Order: sequence, then structure tokens, then C-alpha cells
Amino acid sequence: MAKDVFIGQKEYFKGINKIQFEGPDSDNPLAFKYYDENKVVAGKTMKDHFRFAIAYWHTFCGTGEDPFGPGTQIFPWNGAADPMDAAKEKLDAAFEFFTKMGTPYYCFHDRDMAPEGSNVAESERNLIEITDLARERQEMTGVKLLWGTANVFSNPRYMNGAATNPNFDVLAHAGAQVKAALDATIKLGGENYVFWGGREGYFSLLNTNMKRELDNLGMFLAKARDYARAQGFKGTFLIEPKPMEPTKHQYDFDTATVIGFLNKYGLQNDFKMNIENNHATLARHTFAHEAQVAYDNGMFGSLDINQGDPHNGWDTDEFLHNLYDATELMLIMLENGGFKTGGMNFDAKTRRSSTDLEDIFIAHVSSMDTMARALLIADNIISKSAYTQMRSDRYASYNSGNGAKWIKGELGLEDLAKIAAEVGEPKQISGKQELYESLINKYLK
Ligand code: XLS
Ligand code: NI
Ligand code: NI
Repeated sequence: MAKDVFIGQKEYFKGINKIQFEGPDSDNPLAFKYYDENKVVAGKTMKDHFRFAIAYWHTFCGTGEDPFGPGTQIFPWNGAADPMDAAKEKLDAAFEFFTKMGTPYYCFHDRDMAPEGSNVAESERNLIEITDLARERQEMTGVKLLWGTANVFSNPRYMNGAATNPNFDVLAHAGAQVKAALDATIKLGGENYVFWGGREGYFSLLNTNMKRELDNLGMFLAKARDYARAQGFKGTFLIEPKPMEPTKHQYDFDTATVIGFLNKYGLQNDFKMNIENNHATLARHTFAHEAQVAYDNGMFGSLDINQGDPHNGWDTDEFLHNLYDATELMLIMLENGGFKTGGMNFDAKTRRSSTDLEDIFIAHVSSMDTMARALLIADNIISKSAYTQMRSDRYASYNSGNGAKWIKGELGLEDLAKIAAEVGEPKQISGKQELYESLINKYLK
């Protein structure tokens, strides 16, 4: 066993070596068919296009329990009786996994890495101890932290919200947790810090003062930003929109809603969006829609690249395998400059019934290949087809004459009325949607 894939005292993923690129003809489920990290596409290596990050919670903590039954996964790092010993084993397993996958980043919640203690101080000590070890392992392996976050939704104390809780004492606990998670993220060189407000919303307006709750959330985020900046954090703060689940109505509903919120509370210069595909679906948007809204507003940050199931309405967090959706996303990313500080966090879990340890490798490999293949397809569409030209030609009437004057703000309603009378009934121009669809499908290979 090569040293570069061996982290701690024992090997957890026995029989699996570092995943290699074998090309599209390979039948090996534990090899990349399309993801070739050093391959340059549209001026950047694949590694830099994607900046893949493993989600600590699903991959190492998610045992497959659901509301109808307990976990099904047997993880070899879950044996220790003492929770801190178990956390250390999990950490070693995680870094072995990152190294074998060849993914450059990971993401974590405070409670994924270190167990909650019996009081605030003990919880913080646990987190410091484990993240000190994580820092050593980052140095050993070169794996980096894409983002950290605090789990302020699982503990029952957050049942009525964290930063939006009607009880200030609960808000204070959220503050303690976010402070410690920010410290850990800064210590680990995290490039971003995420806020996902799972309990920040309501079930009934009858008992909810929405304005008070949103004001408290705005204040909380401003204070978190001020604290992190004062500690030297230079990275990006990210809000992860989701319309519902676990609350009926979540305040960070979708990208457009969050942008309005950030602007209202003066947070727009420090915060950007962490867009999750499955959350987009729940908001009845596409991943592509959410990404485009974020880019158009200078708010594109990072991505959680899972996918949902079109036949049900919750966050199934499947590994992204829909090539068509991936292609639409990659078209937008290529046209808008890709990532700055963000990356692609999987935020996905294998199915409850996928119980072989190799399944988590197969899932990540498959998703990375889906994205890599989508990148190649999108690059072909942009560089070889008429796609970009066709779309810009649709707006050609704004390039000169009255259209250009309109864009500059030089025409008022009286001018429009005069022009309308002059031009008469406009010529009918087809939107050609099916032509665009057939063009995409032609390149989908
Ligand atoms: C849950 C969210 C969560 C965030 C991180 O639906 O996706 O996993 O990504 O707190
Ligand atoms: Ni997520
Ligand atoms: Ni989610």
C-alpha cells in the first residue's frame, strides 16, 4: 500500500487504491472515464474547473437511517465506544478517502467532525482537538477545506430556529457554535464559510413574527461576518437557499429571495450563494436557473452538486448523474467564468440499500465523470456550434438604432408610442426552442 493513500494507523478502504483515469472505454467502475484532472478544457484544467469537495456528513456520518428505520451502513471507522476516539478514526478514514479519490477539497459541519460536549466549552474543546488533527492531515495530504459550517439545526434546542429563534438564549447558543466553527474554518484555511438555515423559517404564521425573525437573522449574519473579518478571514460567506424542509417555509427560499435579503441587510459585499441542485428543484427551479440568477447579480459562489428525484418532493440528495442537467449547468459556468472561491461539493449520499463500502467510491467517481463529460460537451457546444450566436442574434434589435437607444435609457414611453405607430405590427420571429434542444442533444455524446 503506497504511503500517499495511507493516513493513520489502519487502512479503512481495503482493496481500493487511488482512483485512476482510464478513459471512456474502461469498464472499471473504480476508474475515471472522463475526469482527467490535468486535462485542459477551455483554458483550465478539469481540477480547476470543478474544485470537487467531499461532504463529510453524508460520506462519513450518513449511516442510512430514515424516518422508517435505522442505519444500514457498516462503517469500519464507527467501532470506538468513546465519541472522541470514533471522531479520530473517522478523520483518518476521511483523509484516506479524499486521497484515494484525488479530490482536492472537503466540507464539514462542526458536529460531523467532533461530537457535541455536555456544555459550550466542552463542545468547543472537542472541535479544536479534532480540527488540530485535521490541519495536520491537510498538510500531509495537500487536501484543502472548501468550506466549514455549523450544524445549528439538529440539536432539539434549535426546534424553533437558531438565529431566528423567538428565545434569545437559543440565538446565543447558535452564536457560540458559529463562532467556534468560524475559528475552526479559519484555522484550516477554509476558502468559504456556509450558512444553511434549515430551521430558519416557520410552520405557522399564527405564532410567528416574520419581520422580527428576519431582522434577527440579518443582524446575526452581520455579526458573524464582523467577527470572522476581525479574525482575518478573507474568504467568501455563502448562503445556501432552500425553500422548505425541514421547515414548511424557509426564509432563504431561493437565490432571488436571498439576494433581496442580503441587499436589505447590507450583506451583499461579503456574501454569495451556495446553490444546491436538489434545493433548486424543491423551489421549482432548475440548477441552471439558480446559477444564472446568481451570476447575473454577481452573487455566484459555490455549488452543492447533488440531484433530486423528479417523482417526489424532498431532498433525496442523490449523486448527480443527469447528464442533461449537468450540461446545462456547465454551459452557464463556461459562459460566466466558472468559480472564484467556490467549488463543487457533492452533498449527496448513496442510497440506503447501497451498502458495500465501494459504493461510496463508485458514486463519487460516477458524479465526477458526469460533470467532466458535461464540461466536454458544453465546451464543444460553445466552440463548435451556432448556439451562442443563435442566442445573441435573438437580441440583435438592441445592437443599433432605437433598440440601442432604449438600452442607454434615451427613450421614454412617448417615444415608444411613436415608434410603435411607425413600425406597425412587428414581424413574427420564432423562438426556435426545439432547434436549441436538438442542438444540445446532437452534442450530448
Ligand atoms: C441540507 C443542506 C445541508 C447544507 C449544509 O439540505 O443541503 O446539507 O449543505 O448545512
Ligand atoms: Ni447542501
Ligand atoms: Ni440539501
